[in-house]
Amino acid sequence: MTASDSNTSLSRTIPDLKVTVHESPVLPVAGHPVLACLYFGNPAGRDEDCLSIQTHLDILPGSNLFSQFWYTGQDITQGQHESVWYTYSPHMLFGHIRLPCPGPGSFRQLARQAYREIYGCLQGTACTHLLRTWNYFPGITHQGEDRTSRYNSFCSARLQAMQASGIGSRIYPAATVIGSQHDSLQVYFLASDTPGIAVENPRQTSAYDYPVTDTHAPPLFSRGVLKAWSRHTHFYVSGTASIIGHETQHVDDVGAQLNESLNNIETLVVHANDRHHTQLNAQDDLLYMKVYVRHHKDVPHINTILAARLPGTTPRILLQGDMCRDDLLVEIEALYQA
Ligand code: 3EB
Repeated sequence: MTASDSNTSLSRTIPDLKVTVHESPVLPVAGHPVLACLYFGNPAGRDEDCLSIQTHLDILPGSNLFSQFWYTGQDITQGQHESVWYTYSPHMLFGHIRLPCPGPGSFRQLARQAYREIYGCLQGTACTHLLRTWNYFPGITHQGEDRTSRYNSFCSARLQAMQASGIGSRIYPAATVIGSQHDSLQVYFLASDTPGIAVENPRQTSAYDYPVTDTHAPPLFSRGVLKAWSRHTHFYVSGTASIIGHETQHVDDVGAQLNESLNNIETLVVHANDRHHTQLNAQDDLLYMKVYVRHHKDVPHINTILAARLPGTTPRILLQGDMCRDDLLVEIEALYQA
C-alpha cells in the first residue's frame, strides 16, 4: 500500500504494522514512523522515553535478538495519561507503564492502579481493544499481604480493573506475566481500534476457565490473538508453558517442559489456521521466540533442544525470569508475522 491508496476504505480502516528484530542495538530506520522500540537486557545509559522501552530481565547465552521495532505507515502522536506513556496513531496504540514496587499500598492495589490507568488511557483514545500485554514484576510466587501469591493478586487486580473500566471487550489479550528481579511493576501493551481474534489451544484449558478457588481470580488472557493489519498478519502467542488441561506436566524436567511448550505453540498455530483460514507456517513465519528460563544452569540444555527444534537462524532471546507457578521451569512466547 502506498500513500496514494489512502483514499480507499481499506487503508483508512486498516493501517499496517510491521515488527523487525535486530541482533545489534541499532537505531530505527529514519523516515519510517516507529510506534515502539524495545530493548532487552541492561545496556547502560539508554533512557526510557515514550518510544523506547527497556525490559530489565537478564539476557542469557544463546540469544541472537536484542532489540525490536514496531513500524507503522502512519503518523504518530505521543501522549501521557497518568503514569502511562504511549504512542498513538488513530488505529493503534503502544503503551508503557512502570510503577515502583512496593508502592504505598499492597501489590494488589499497585496492579489495580496499573490496569486502571491502562484502561483509562485506552478510553481516552479510539483504541479500546487490548491485543497483547507484557507484564513483569518481582516476587511473582511470593506470598503477599493477601495470603496469596503476588501472581494471584495480579490476576484479581487485572480482573477488577477490567470490570471497572466498563470496556466490554469479550476478547482477552494475549499476555506474558513473568517474575523479574527489578523493583517495579512494568506493563507494556499493544491496542487497536478494532478487536483481534482470540485463539485457544485444544490441548489446554482456556486460562479464563481454569478451576479457581475463592481466593484465585481467573487469569484473563487468550492463548493467542490473530490480527490482520493491511500488509501483515500477526499472531501474538501468549507465554506458553508445559501445561496440558490446567495441570503442569514434567515437574523437575526442564527439557520435557520445553518440548511440551513448543508442542503447545505448534498446536496453537495449526488450530489458528484451521479455524481462521490463515496459512501461518509454524517455522517460516515465526518472527521471534522469547524463552524465559527460571534457572541459569538449565541454559545449555535449553539451547540444545532449541537447536534441534528451530532453524538456527530463528531470532530468539533467552531471558532470566520466574514463572507464575513454582513447578514451571521454562515458558515461551512468540510472534508470527506473515
Ligand atoms: C499458563 O498457561 C502459564 O496470567 O496473563 C502465561 C501467560 C501464564 C499469561 C497471564 C499466565 C499469563 O497459565 C502462565
